[in-house]
Amino acid sequence: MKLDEFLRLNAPEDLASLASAIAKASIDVWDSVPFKTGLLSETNPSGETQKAIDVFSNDVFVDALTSTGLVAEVASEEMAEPAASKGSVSVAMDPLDGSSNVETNNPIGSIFGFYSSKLPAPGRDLLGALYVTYGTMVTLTFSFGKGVHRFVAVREGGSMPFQLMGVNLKLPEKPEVYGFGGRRSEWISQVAAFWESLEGRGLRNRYCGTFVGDYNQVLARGGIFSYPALAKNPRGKLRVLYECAPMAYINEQAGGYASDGSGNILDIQPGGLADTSPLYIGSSELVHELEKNISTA
Ligand code: AFP
Repeated sequence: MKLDEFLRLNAPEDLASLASAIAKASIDVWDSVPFKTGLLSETNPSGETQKAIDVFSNDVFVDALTSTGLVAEVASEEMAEPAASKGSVSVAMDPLDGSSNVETNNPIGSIFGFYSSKLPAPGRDLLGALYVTYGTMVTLTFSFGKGVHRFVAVREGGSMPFQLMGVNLKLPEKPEVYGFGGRRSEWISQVAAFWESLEGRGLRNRYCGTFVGDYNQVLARGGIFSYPALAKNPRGKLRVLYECAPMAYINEQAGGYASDGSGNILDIQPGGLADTSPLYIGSSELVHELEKNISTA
């Protein structure tokens, strides 16, 4: 089944149009990766150097979303202020997750959260979420509150439409993989101790350095991904609005749980657009156990 047909039957009309616009734009982004790898001298609002592909993908997705006439605003990890428009859905996005992986040809991705209220808003206000993987395949994984579904881009003549790959994806019961970001020496001690215990339970360490890629294998194999609290930076690295909450929403729809170490990621009310949070996400039992270790220490 093609993406637009599936969305027509399974998603609210406005969200279906937004997902369809993102699908088309994602192919433009993917096609452009080899041509956009030079560094620009600009920095993004968090002070990181932006690469041409970051700026390009940001602009492609902002145009695609605002031209639907359905979004009130688009906030992006790459923009200091949201782009205003005239619809009702607020979109928060990380247009290019894992850009430091471009040169090495590891997976990269894009993350989108569709919020019912003005940003910054808590994950509880999400109407749906979607992520794109540009890896061995270009896939769209999304939920609009009724399960997690996946489509894959396949070449058909001059275009690359998305075909159904899987419906109602669920985390497998037996967890197999784990991936933790940052340096071990900088993690809080409860995270380091938990990480140490995982191999003994039969899990394998699999880490590529792109949240979307690392989470995607947790969804397929079961397990846990984390960018944890650091001893010197208790709020971690990943952005609540652009990264943590949309992925937590999808993960919850797949039967998992996502925590900031004290409670559900979806309950965080970010004070600012770029607020960060520690993130522990994946199989429910593992994440609850780590949350308990952290919050009772
Ligand atoms: P880049 O977009 O700068 O490559 O960062 C990717 C990211 O935000 C997220 O996708 C990863 O999970 C995390 O950083 C990896 O960080 P470490 O390199 O510190 O493990």
